[in-house]
Parts: sequence; C-alpha cells; structure tokens
Amino acid sequence: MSKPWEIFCKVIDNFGDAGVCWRLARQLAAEYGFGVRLWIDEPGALAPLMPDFDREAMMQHRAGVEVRRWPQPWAEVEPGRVVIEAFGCALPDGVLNAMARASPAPVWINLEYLSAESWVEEHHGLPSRHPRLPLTKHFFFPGFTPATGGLLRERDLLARRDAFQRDPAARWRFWETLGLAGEPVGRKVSLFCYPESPVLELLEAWSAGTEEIFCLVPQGPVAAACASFWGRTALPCGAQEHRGALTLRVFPFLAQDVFDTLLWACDLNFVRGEDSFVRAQWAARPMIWQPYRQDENAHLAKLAAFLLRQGAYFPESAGKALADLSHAWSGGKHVQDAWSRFAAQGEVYLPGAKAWASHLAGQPDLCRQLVDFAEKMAIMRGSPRL
Ligand code: TRH
Repeated sequence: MSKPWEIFCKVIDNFGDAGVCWRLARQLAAEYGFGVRLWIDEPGALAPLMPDFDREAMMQHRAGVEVRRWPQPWAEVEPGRVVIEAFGCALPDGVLNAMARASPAPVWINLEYLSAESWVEEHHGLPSRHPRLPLTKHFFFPGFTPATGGLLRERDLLARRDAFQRDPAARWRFWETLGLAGEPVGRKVSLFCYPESPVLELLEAWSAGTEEIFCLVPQGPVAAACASFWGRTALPCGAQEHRGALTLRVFPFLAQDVFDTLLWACDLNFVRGEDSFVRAQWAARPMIWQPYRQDENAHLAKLAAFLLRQGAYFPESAGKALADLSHAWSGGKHVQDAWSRFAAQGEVYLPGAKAWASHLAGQPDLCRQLVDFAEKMAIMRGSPRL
C-alpha cells in the first residue's frame, strides 16, 4: 500500500483549525482513496464535531482517517508521501529530519488560512526552502478566485443540499431531530459567533421588530452570551425563550455534517472563523460573517475584501446594507440600526447568495486542487504518481 498523506494540525483555539483539517482528511480518504493520518495536538477539539470520538485515544480510525494524538516529544515515524502542515503549525524537527532522509522526500505543503484579499493570488503556490535541510515547502492558499486553491467542497455536497432544500419532508424531519415540532415559524436564523459579539443589541433589534425571528444558537458560550437578555446567567441545551418578536432556541453542538444541514435549513446564517464561513456560502443562503479577531484589526480588512467580492452579487443598496451590518457585527457598533436597514431590503439576498454559491461552484474544489498540486510537485521531483 502506498504511503499515506499526513496532515499536521495544532489547535490554536475554538474549532476551526480542527474542523478544516478534519474535513480535508475525510475528503482525501473518501474521494481519492488515500491513506490519511491526521496528527492533532488536541484531539479533544474534534470530539464535538463527530459522534463517538474518543478524546483520550492516542490513535483511532474515523471515516477512513487514522486520527493520531500528536506526541510530545515527537516519536520517530516514517513520513508519508505528502505532508500537509496546516496553518503554519511548525513541524517537529523529528518529522523534518525524517522527511529529509526519505527518498524521494515527501511533498511538503503549508495549507494557509482563507482570505479574499488580492495578495493571496500572488502567494499561492510559492516555494520556501528550509534553511538547513534539503527540503522545500510550498504555500497553498485557499481562496475565491481561479488563481487560488479554492474552497473545501465535497463532490456530492451541492446535490445533497439541493435535495434537502427542495424536500419539505426532509426539512421537517430535520427540525424534529432538533427537538422541534416541525419547521419553526418566522425567519429562521442560526447564530454562531464569538461570545464577545454585540448579541444583546442584535437580540434587542429582533425582539423589537415586526418580523418574527426564530433564532438558533449552539449550547455553550454563545448561548451564555444571550442568556442575560432574559436576566439569566446561562441557557441550557434545549432552552427556548421568547421576547417580543423573537424566539431563541439553544441547540446541542451538532456533528459537522448536521451543522451543514442547519445552515441549509435556515433563512439567514451568522457564522464565524473559517470553516462555518465556507459552509454558509455553500448553503446558498444569506449570511453574516464574523472573521476571527486579529491584531491591528487585520480581520476587518479580510471582511472588507470578502464583502467586496460577494457584494457584486447583490443589488447595490442591498450589498451596502449587508456590508454595514457585517461591519457593525464585527466592530460592535450600531448593530440595531444596521439590522433595520438590512431587514428593510426584503428578499433580495437569497438570489444573490445562490448566485454567489453557483459562481464559487464553478471553480475546482480545494481538495482536488491540492491533490493536483501535490501530484505536480511529486512528478517534478521524479517521484512516482501519488
Ligand atoms: O471555531 P472557529 O472560530 O474556529 C477558528 C479558530 O478560532 C481558529 O483559531 C481560527 O484560526 C479560525 O477560526 C479562523 O470557527 P470555524 O472555523 O467556523 O469552526 C467552527 C467549526 O465547528 C466548524 O467546523 C463547524 C463546526 N460546528 C459544528 O460542527 N457543529 C456546531 O453545532 C457548530 C456551532 C459548529
């Protein structure tokens, strides 16, 4: 059997690093039949994303992927044919030395964070020589244009989404699995955000509005941030609260694929970070993205770059209202006012979100591009095909 692909992942915080690596690992195994080893320093970050995951195990097999706790210190392991260093997580010296000894040396790729900024195109695919060892890594940037590495998208994703969105019975069943008696009334909004977001302002705008809003928040810090709106310190899983035009429901943290379904089922999705951001675009539903906060407000430049690209798919005034709400949400100011202007635009966002998703679907997905890229690198160094 040919050597596996290795993915190295360090969990900085939250779920995004683990979430992206897990999706990629699963897709490489399922769609390309590669052996895949995912080394992760905090396997516990994967536990909420998949049922029955053993957070203590040093090694386990899930969805065709060998999931390994990244040992500290590193144990000697023969490196695979392709080594993916996710998000510049810094490979252990033991891995690098073993890679340098291997013949041919593995293809080494640094999978970067997603950004819509234009500089990404110039940096995608660039090489970087190791200062000491005879190794070269290449930077692989996800992105929104043909000159980037694209976005993660499984082969059958859009067909599954379309089938679900067309089928009222499937939607009904889905809501029942969340413990609801069928499809909720009103505008269904999922709210996945950073706990420091101006949630209370948003909830105030919704409860004081004329349109019924059914808001779904995941259990944990987001639900806790909403609790004080009802004078409570916490909202447990399954809690349902009302005020004015707003109903808020706390849902259990869902397995990753079920979370996708929630995004497909809602009319509007508030998402964050990287992975839920991408999945909300594939949901082809209007969304408000909250980028992960960075020093010197670098995240706001990322937000602006994305809004500029996606905004071309909405009428001008609607694109502006969406951009204003997105900036208000990430900047923590004027959220109520921005929500009123966004809501006043009516139904224009759905066709725009669909057109944006179709446009993105015209590009090869990230996994396909990564495999092609690795193959090209392997051939260039005289290795047999992957
Ligand atoms: O959790 P995030 O904020 O993740 C990150 C990290 O903060 C990371 O350090 C940063 O670098 C990166 O963002 C940009 O947001 P994200 O990326 O959306 O990841 C959340 C994951 O959780 C995603 O895979 C979807 C999943 N999820 C579920 O599977 N079920 C759920 O119920 C929910 C709410 C999320």
